[in-house]
Amino acid sequence: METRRESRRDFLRAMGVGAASAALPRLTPDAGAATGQPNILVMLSDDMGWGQPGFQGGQIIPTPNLDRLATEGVNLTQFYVQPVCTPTRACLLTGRYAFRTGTVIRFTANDTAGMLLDEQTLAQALRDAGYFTGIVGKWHLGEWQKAHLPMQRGFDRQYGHYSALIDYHLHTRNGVYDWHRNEQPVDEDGYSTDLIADETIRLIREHDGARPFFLYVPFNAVHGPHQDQAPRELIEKYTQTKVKNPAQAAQVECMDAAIGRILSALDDKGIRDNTLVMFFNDNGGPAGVGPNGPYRGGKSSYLEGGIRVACLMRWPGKLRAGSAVDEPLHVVDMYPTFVKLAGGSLKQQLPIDGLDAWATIAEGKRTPHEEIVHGLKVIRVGDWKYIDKDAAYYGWKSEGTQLYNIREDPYEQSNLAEKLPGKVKQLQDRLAYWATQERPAEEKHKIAGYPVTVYGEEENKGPHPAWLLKRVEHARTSGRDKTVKDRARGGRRQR
Ligand SMILES: [Ca+2]
Repeated sequence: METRRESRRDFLRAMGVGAASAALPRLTPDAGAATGQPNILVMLSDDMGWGQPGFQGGQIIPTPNLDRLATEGVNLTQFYVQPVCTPTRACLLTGRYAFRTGTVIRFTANDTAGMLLDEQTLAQALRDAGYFTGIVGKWHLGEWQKAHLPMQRGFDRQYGHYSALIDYHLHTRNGVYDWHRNEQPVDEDGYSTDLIADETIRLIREHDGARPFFLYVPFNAVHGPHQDQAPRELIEKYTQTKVKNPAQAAQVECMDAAIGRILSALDDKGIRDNTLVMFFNDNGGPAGVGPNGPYRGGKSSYLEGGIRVACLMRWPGKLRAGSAVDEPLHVVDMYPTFVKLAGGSLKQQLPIDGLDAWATIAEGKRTPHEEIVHGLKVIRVGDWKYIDKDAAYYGWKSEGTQLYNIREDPYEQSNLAEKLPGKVKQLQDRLAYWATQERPAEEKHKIAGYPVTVYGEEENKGPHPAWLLKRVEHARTSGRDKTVKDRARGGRRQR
């Protein structure tokens, strides 16, 4: 199989169509199947609680589609991400830790900065390997300058929003329009979760099979705003239950239904067996929203509840149905794992932190990691996790020096820092090394004239069509945009 992948790559190189994949020749109708390159579909939820979906033990919200994915695939029970949205997405797309890519401090609603421009993305690497690449959903790696937007970062197609925290119905944030197709504002009504599913299904249906695809589908669900941000009857249903946030629960149910429709589209197209499907959540549920129990902590915390998330992977015939892998893996691992499966090249200018995790995922082998750097104040080496007394992030603060054996004590109940000073020193020394690897983020500047009409500097130049001006006016004056309170706080309530 390696040889066939190699020969395809060589063929593409010989054709001179590495990056310029638009010029790819039409091969067989199912070129991916012929070369062994799987289609790759990555779906991401935003701020879901660890224990909310049924496959994680959730009892209240029906999630039959995610549960089915779990019975057909692998549940990665020690899958680590970052405590908030932006750095998790950067880790996925670069294979590099966030402190290297300028993404530890998330981009706000009113921000000209983005992920460092010399980073290569997974989309670029897969496109170089011959893939069609598309993003459908939330970007959050720079919402203003053209160079930061998805189609300059390896995606052939774009649909969805650049920033975060949009109103699900109006597709605005702070009254700024944020709904685009191929980096042009697009006039569409509908519930964002459904629209994201519709576009993904469209891309699957229309895919000509000449190349395998990489579709990255980061839902804005189940992030806030929550109030009124789901069908009314569903919200009412959950007010009859003991969930803390009925609208958020309704959003989880809607997202599950959307995922079900996307999975059916793969079946209808007859490409289920040649498509690797991944679903994961980007950070732990925020306080008062999604339960992360039995783990401690939630969104913005480096305790397990903030960084260990629900994660499933399915590839029929290649991954064992209904299995679980309880080995520590990190979202940065997806870059080398996927690029290798695609027969692509991992040669690049900047070092990749992720490791090829396929043997762990597919065969249950031990993790390839000796250490996982959760952040520059938090590290795991083997089973030992150290949290520095100065660790702090978006309102969360470490309660002194903490040391846990995560294998034996995953709920972080027994702090062994005082008992094991030698272990503490060993992990501190590793962090001292990693601190030398940090790269400064881009300088943050506010967007001139904010709130603007539409995100994207080029798009905002106008002239704007009447529909766009009408939508913005409606969002700002009708009281229906549930994010406009965000504006009163200067756009700082960014999650
Ligand atoms: Ca998030």
